[in-house]
Amino acid sequence: MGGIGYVWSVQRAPTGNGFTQVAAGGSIHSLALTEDGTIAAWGNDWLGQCGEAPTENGFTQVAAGLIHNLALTTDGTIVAWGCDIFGDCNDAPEGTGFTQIAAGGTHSLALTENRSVAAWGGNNWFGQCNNEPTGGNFKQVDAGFVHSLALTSDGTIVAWGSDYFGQCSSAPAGTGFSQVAAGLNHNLELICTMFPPYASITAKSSCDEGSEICFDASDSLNTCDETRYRWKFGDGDFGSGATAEHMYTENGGVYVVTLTVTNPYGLADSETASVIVSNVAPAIDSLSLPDSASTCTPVEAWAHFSDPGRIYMRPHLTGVIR
Ligand SMILES: [Ca+2]
Repeated sequence: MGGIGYVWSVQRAPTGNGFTQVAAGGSIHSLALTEDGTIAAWGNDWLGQCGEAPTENGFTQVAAGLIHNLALTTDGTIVAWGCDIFGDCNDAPEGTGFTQIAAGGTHSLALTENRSVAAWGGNNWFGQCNNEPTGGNFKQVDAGFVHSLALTSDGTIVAWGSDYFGQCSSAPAGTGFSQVAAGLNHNLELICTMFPPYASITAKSSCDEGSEICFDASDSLNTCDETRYRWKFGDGDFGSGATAEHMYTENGGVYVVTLTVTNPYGLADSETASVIVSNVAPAIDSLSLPDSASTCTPVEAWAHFSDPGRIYMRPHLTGVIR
């Protein structure tokens, strides 16, 4: 949200580090969230948009509107403060389980636990509150000055409210968008279908047979939503996840590991790495021999071996003492 307003009283921006989120409001005020979930508010405070900020910790998200603000607690409860002329604050839905908040001109949006859109505050004849889409397949919302945006799970943009500047009817069609941002009278969308992921493997290049080796894909890049990791270890086994552990159980060898990183829009990238696996010699765990034997008479002995790789041994021995 962006805009201007009168400067009534001004507090300076906080110093230090450890902030996890910032939000710029529309009346020369700003919010920030610290690591422990404490809210810092500074700038214009003529309607309490700074001075009335809650002082507890444990908040997980903040949103700054024109002259009101929202915050989300760890259990998904919405807290609102600042101007309440249009019910910006007092009409905020009660209950828990909300997953995302967005503050606009005089209205606000939230995503519920079941991924539907909740809207409250000023309608201003444009319906930015009471024309919200129904259903439960949304993954993000954002509120402009007098218009609203929502993104469905397949990346389709839904826009409602004022269309005076085409901020709704000009929204691009199609799927594959990963994020929407509503400004005063314009929008931005991030087009995921144009940005494929980048796969990167970090791992040791050698290991012993029978010992775990860790493969790490955290240097891979994906700007678009969820990242899927698929590992092919080169010995017929597969894995998943940003990190994967694997044990090679043959008696040594050279294996080509393939990592494939995929985003939800079907774009993928792969990288390969070679791993040299050393053969570890077998060890005799126990040997069973007869207590006594006569010369020139066959005796039997049993041996138990262990080897971290596949074992090729004949533990049953026969022989003659001479
Ligand atoms: Ca071996």
